[in-house]
Amino acid sequence: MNNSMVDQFVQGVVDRNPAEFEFHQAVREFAESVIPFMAEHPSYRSEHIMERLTEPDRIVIFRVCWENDAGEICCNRAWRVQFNNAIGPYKGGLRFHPNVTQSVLKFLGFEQVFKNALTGLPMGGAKGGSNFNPKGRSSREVMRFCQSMMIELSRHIGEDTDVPAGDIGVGEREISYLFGQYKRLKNRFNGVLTGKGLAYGGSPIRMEATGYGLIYFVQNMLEAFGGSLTGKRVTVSGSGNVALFASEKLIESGAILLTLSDSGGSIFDPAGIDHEKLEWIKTLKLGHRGRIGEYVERYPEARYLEGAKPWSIACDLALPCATQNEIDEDDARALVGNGVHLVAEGANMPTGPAALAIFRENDVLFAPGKAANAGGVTVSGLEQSQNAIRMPWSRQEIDSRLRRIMSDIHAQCVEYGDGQQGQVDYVKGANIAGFVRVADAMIAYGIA
Ligand code: NDP
Ligand code: 2IT
Repeated sequence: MNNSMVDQFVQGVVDRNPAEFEFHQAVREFAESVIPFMAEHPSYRSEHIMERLTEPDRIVIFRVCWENDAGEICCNRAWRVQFNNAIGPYKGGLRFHPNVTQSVLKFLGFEQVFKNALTGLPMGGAKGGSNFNPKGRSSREVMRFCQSMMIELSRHIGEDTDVPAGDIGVGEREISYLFGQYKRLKNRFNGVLTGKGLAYGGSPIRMEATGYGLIYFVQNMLEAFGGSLTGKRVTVSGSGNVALFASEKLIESGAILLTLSDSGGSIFDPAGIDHEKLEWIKTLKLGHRGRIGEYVERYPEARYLEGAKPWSIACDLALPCATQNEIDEDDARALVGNGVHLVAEGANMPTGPAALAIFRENDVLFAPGKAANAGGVTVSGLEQSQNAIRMPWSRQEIDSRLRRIMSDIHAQCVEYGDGQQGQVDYVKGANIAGFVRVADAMIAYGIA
């Protein structure tokens, strides 16, 4: 009964949004948790709330033209998907990557709505970005692209309207160019973007927040089952913002970090990547924008698995921190075959549906991104608070708020995520807890 209701609902979404495969995938995963819950709470059904929640408030699509270092004219497409502002101003990152499409940004905006709700902070959900590829571009080219993009984006954002931040390909450098241009265009210095530099309105720990928050969440999961990170072998994918700071916290917590990766391949260090090696990688990736494969030239005892993901390496815990659908069915089988017992998503939707089913069948503890990677947007919300009161908080203050909010998200997952044999179904828990908060607000506003 529930299955056919989910199929029917998702078919409607597919028909209305043809060829938006990532968006269909995110909606299906959400509907599989929420539609059975609605069957037990019929008031939501008569409100047609799922139809309303899966339709973005609006999408702005625009052209971004800019001049490269050779004096040639380049043209990209950019979007801002303002998905839902029932519980606060739109909030969510900007992604610069050649594979950005409307479907990708709609799935990310949809996920962001419920992730932001889980934080308990007043933030709606949005996502934006461009098919601009920053790789191989000079800083001046990136600056010109950001300045051109902001000319249009500035009409649609504001500290009480919509507050973008970073995501893949957008870090402090890009946010600074974007904020500098916004300030010039509007003559306003406010919290319109988060992820700013510390000297101009940024928050302590924003850069570290997603990675740290992920490890705090994993610690909560392990503690709930009487375990800890000490001595656990961990594979991490990616080597960007999320992966690097998750790695830092993992090492600090006594775990053994075995892998990192980028789109070229993975490194596997059987001796474990320690603090000193990680500092070298940070300089390589954040300072020189180098490739992860260079690690084996510096540390020849490690191996470089060219073109491969890290999921064939035996581990206790796997933390995908690169991009969507980076764990497929074969990867999940390899992980399970090697005895993985916990997977937590630092990236957004890195686990494909067939892989998720395999983790479920094998009782792998599994945390979805909308719960496990909510630390980034949490500290973004705290950056907005500091900007609004024009008062910076200390590193210690932010870190303790982040820890508290991650453990509160964990508690919500446990509350709504009753699984089979007393286990916690974190996917179900996160989806329903996020849904209840947003749906109740929408219903309170009447028909809209
Ligand atoms: P970065 O741009 O800092 O790093 C991305 C990393 O993932 C790089 O190592 C990159 O390798 C790799 N990667 C990106 N795309 C692909 C791909 N198609 N195939 C293989 N590897 C890829 O991004 P973030 O660390 O900020 O983001 C990583 C993930 O975390 C994303 O899913 C993002 O949505 C999510 N996230 C980010 C948050 C944040 O605050 N930044 C908050 C919550 C979630 P390469 O350099 O070779 O491209
Ligand atoms: O996916 C995400 O949560 C982010 N990229 C961070 C969003 C934000 O507004 O900080």
